[in-house]
Amino acid sequence: MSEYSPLQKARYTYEPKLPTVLNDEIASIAVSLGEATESVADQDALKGLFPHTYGAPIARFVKGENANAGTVRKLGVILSGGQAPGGHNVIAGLFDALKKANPQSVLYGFKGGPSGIIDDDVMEITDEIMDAYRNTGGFDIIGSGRTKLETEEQFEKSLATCRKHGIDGVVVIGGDDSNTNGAVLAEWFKAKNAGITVVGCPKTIDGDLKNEHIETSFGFDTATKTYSELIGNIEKDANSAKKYWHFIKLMGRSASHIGLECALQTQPNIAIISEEVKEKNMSLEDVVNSIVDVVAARAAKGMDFGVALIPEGLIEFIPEVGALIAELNDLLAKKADDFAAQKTVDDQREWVNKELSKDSSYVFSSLPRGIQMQLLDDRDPHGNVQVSRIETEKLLIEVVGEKLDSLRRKGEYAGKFNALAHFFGYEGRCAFPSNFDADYCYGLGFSAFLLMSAGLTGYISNLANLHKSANQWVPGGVPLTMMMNMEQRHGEQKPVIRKALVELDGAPFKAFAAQRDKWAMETAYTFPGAIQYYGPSEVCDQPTETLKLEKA
Ligand code: FBP
Repeated sequence: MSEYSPLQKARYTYEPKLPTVLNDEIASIAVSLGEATESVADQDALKGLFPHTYGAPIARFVKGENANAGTVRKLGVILSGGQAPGGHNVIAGLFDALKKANPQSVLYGFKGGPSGIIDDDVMEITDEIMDAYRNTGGFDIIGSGRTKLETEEQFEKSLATCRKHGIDGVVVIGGDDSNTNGAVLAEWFKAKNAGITVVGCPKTIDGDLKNEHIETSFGFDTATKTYSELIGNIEKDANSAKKYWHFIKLMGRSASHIGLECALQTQPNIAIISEEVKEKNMSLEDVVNSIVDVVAARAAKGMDFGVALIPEGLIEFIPEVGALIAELNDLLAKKADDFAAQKTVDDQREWVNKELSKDSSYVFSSLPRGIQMQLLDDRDPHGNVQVSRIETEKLLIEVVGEKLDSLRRKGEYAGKFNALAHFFGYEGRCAFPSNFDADYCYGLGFSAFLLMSAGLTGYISNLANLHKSANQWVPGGVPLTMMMNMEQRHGEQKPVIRKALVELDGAPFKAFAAQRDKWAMETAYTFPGAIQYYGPSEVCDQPTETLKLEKA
């Protein structure tokens, strides 16, 4: 039996489509630079913090002479944070451009995420290794990690690693936090005259690293298509058996882009959008009531089944729970030793309840014990609660069930509420990248090389026009400082890339809001099916609904 599946073998030989300009010889691709740029906010503070890299111009690749193309280079690459389909292709695009420019050049991988550059855990990426990972999902070629690369000591160690291997450029493949750290590292290297450039690539299935220039982060396309296939399967099942309500929590730490895109693809009966909950200042009770209304209305028409999509980050967007979580984050950071000294789980709950403000203590006490414990779980390296571990879908099922029981007692509900909980996250993060992600990522890696070969640093690789076919995409780079503002982190003002939440006046949300009442009652499920890798272009090369609507 072959070691690889037929699809895996076929995918190894898939040739990603590049924008036309990138198909030329590297020596014939020049960089065209625009005007100086400004950050999205807090210009003075950011100018002060990034004196060497602030305000750089936007870069575009055009036909022309690239005098430094053939220089022998040694580059290093980091995969940072949660897996996203297409990461291997970013590395493949970088590798191929580097070798095409000069076969003597070398690409190193820093193993296990940012800790690889700090701890000198490095491997050379050879042809053989690269070929075994082309167009595949996962980050297993070099591994990923969530170490925050931000202290002076870590920068010194990173410099020592680069010097030891002769590395003159570092590519950081990551989300908003990792690219923020990349920007700080770029500035630090430049201030030290280290001669090492740093370029980022926009990664995250969450879709929240986007703005005027970054039209989408890679991985979002594949992950939402994978989840939508599964949701479509569940919708078929729900509509066949007609006896269950399915509550499906969808990954996406903070923003609801994944939930919104999946709703547009599958037309469920309910899809909660966290940003709307916050905007309307909805309490947990309001959210529950909005679900109960749909369940009861469907029951009144004899439909005791349905599908509800719940975004992973919802809990933090419900104002009273968000305030509780913010207090807990602070408390557990500032009094970590006191918390650790509590011997039992009940001691921990009691201690926390005493330390919290009156309002937050009330909210904490009103939550089921299981949720309380999940809220006290370890924080991530950025000090945030790990929302993927909080079983919001189960919390909602429990509270909706209680509310329906009380309506039943009053004679206002006569249906049956049998609900099942699902959580889709890890099912999609390492899927084979869709053609879109395979092409997009390859182009991002390729462009990252071109930015470095032009000596640019503190940039993020980008491709524009993504709703068009790949040959019409416009490749280039955007200075990272342009996407930054100052935000409060761990009690201090810090420079960070602004996270993109779902815009309630944006076309994707408006398209959803215009149809959700109909979807609630009409069982208008759509079944997107599996991602197609081979076949007609209108089936295999479609971008997300979000991109199509935003670009319409
Ligand atoms: P990134 O922002 O690092 O891309 O992470 C995305 C994500 O998949 C979130 O949707 C999720 O909350 C988180 O990672 C889970 O991370 P982990 O598996 O490390 O707990």
